[in-house]
Amino acid sequence: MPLDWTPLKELVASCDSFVLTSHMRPDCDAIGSEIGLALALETLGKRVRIVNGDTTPPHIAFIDPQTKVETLGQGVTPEEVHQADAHIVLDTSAWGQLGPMADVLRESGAKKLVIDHHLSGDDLGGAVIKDTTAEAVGRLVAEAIDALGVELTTEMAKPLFAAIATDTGWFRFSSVTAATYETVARLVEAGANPAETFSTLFDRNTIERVWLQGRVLQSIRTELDGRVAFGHATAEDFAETGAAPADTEDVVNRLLSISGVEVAVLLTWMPEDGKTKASLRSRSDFDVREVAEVFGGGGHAKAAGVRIPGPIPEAKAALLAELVSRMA
Ligand SMILES: [Mn+2]
Repeated sequence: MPLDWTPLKELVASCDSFVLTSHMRPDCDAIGSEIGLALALETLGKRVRIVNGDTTPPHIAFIDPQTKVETLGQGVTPEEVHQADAHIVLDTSAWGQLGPMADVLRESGAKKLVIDHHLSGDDLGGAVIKDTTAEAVGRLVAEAIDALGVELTTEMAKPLFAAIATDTGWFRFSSVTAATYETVARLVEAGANPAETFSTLFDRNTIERVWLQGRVLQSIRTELDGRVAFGHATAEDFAETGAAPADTEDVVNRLLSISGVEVAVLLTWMPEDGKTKASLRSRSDFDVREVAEVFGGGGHAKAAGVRIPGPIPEAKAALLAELVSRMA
């Protein structure tokens, strides 16, 4: 069912200045949706600022070539945010996700509108346009641009394409529908470049990172008849490749790509606190958060983490015993 964009149209009819914001640790859906909507509002003659509580991560800054996104406290004051007639929150409806922008919005008398696709959230005190079946807020913004009667430009299409492509894991999640491809076809027609976007986002590894990943992949061993995969990164792996701890990001998902593996565990030695960091992932109904919680960690059912005192072999033994008792 098409969304009712009346709350947005009414806001646009009654307000001249807008502040758009989104969640902490902003991703392409957050930033891309902000830029797409900001450009559309500017086309209608509105004054628009995008103000987040957090800075844009460097690797996605390319979707903001005009540097439209500002950070609260870095050249933007709460008073300036309060001066806007309306605040639009994108890609979250939770106070806890807004960081320092939460208090600024709470103290403001400006009209509020939330455009989101997340199931959970708070009452932020304004109108809400939410579709929890939407694969990305970027698609909702594309619809909003149509509803406002604004022509889609290349400058809007590029960040919105990045938003939809990344929130769908490059069009492979179950949230993807025919409507996703219809929207994306329009974005590409308007000038979005999928090949260039993919390359800019993902072909950016350092050689040290790829070397480290190779060593982690070599370390993989399976347990429980191939249902659990363990991999690790040791002090020697970091020393000999020159990679940094952050370079283990995403490798755990490679463990999960092995046929038959339901649970993947990546163990990383953290010399500064004498602990082993465990990243757990599940692709079945098995809840890895419950395992992490046994050792004082936390997370989600399908992705959790914990730091266990002691070296990698001890941490592996403790986690394996817990997994065996729960999965066997
Ligand atoms: Mn999103």
